[in-house]
Amino acid sequence: MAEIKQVFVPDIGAYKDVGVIEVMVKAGDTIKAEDTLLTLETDKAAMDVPSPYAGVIKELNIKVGDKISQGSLILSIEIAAGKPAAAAAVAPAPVAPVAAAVAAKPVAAPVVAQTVQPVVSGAKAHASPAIRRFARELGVDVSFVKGSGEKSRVTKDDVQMFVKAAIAAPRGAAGGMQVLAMPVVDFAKFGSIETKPLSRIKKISGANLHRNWVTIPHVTQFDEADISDMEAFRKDLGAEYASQNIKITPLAFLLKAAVAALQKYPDFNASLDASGENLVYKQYFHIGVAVDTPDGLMVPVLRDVDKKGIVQLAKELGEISARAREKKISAADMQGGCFSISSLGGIGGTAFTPIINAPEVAILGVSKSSMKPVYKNGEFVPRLMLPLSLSYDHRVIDGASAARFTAYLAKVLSDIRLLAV
Ligand code: CAO
Repeated sequence: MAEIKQVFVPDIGAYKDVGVIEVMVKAGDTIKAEDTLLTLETDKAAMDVPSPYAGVIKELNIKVGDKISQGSLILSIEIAAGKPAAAAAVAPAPVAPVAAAVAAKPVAAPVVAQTVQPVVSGAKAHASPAIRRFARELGVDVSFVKGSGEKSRVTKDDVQMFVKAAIAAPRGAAGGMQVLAMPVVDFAKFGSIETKPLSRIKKISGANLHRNWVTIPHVTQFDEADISDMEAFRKDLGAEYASQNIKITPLAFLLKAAVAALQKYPDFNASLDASGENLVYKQYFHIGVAVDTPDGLMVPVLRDVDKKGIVQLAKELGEISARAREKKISAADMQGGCFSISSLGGIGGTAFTPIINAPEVAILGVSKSSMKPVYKNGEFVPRLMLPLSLSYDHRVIDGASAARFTAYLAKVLSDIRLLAV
């Protein structure tokens, strides 16, 4: 038959009226012999009081803040039948001296923990052996956990919250690197200010850009294409179609050249699957085009670029960018892309490092073409050079492949007869 036992405060030396700073159990808990029941704190040290019995706690007679001495009743426990007491073997276990722990000051706020609480870094945490053991079992360094208990003592809840926060933290934020929290600056202190909300598009694209930037290992490969001949042809074509209101810009040629390079190097027309262990090769060629709108960046997708001619693509480009600027683009218009092109050529610049539009694995940045002296056949000749900046996902694409892809793209743009081959 079950037997009820009472558990009293054991011999704690000469101490009397010692404060209870933590209670680890509650009525109804099933505990093992030597599980920590509570932590006491004297002016010199903290100590854990373990249970002499295994069983189910029936009644708890103390709470945090109580002052207790040897012989004070802690709890009543229904001990498991056939499991005799081991009371004589159990004594309080000393914890780190209080003074050292109280002196600990939070010094930094790494990303992993900041969602829950600031972090004590490089400082000695104030935690009982039981909590230290509990943290150790979960693989948590208790010195990184901010204590919410009395005198910043780390409690079981603090450790659990820390683990929950680490699990919930976005992939890429966790790990050995500790990132400082952004400082909160009162800009008004330095001059007059005005605060305006970000547009809905900026909020959505910003979150995606942030995720892609922190989770994809980006490398950008730069190259130049001699587009002197292409430009002559483009001008002729442009003059021909101007009456039909079709504006033929270098971007239409870039779309076709990109498809030629994607066909030659299929890894660039692929995506990692959800497991991250397989590459999904697409047999279609849909290309996203970054469009600058007054409310922010949108990337509508042109479908089946391989099956369309330059004029058709130029027409669609004009239509889709007009629709984007009039906010008439739907979510579906921006899905299904295999590769993206971001052209700042109409604005200026010599190169930039575009952010990959996941789950795509590469994006081509295009800057403004300019006349440059190019050394050819023993002399410098003026050529129209187009700067290309290809950012790629280095998990999927090697540097050599990226250099080959970009060189091939430049070759096709230099001799657009290759598009017909
Ligand atoms: N070098 C030199 N001139 C260029 C050029 C280049 N690489 N690309 C375009 N141009 C010229 C065009 O020929 C056109 O000249 P004309 O007015 O004399 O005919 C002028 O620049 C303007 O072109 P455009 O911008 O109207 O047309 P586009 O096809 O080049 O681009 C679009 C269309 C929608 C992509 C563009 O308007 C746009 O929004 N670009 C910004 C994209 C962006 O913000 N990217 C950054 C995203 S962050 O990665």
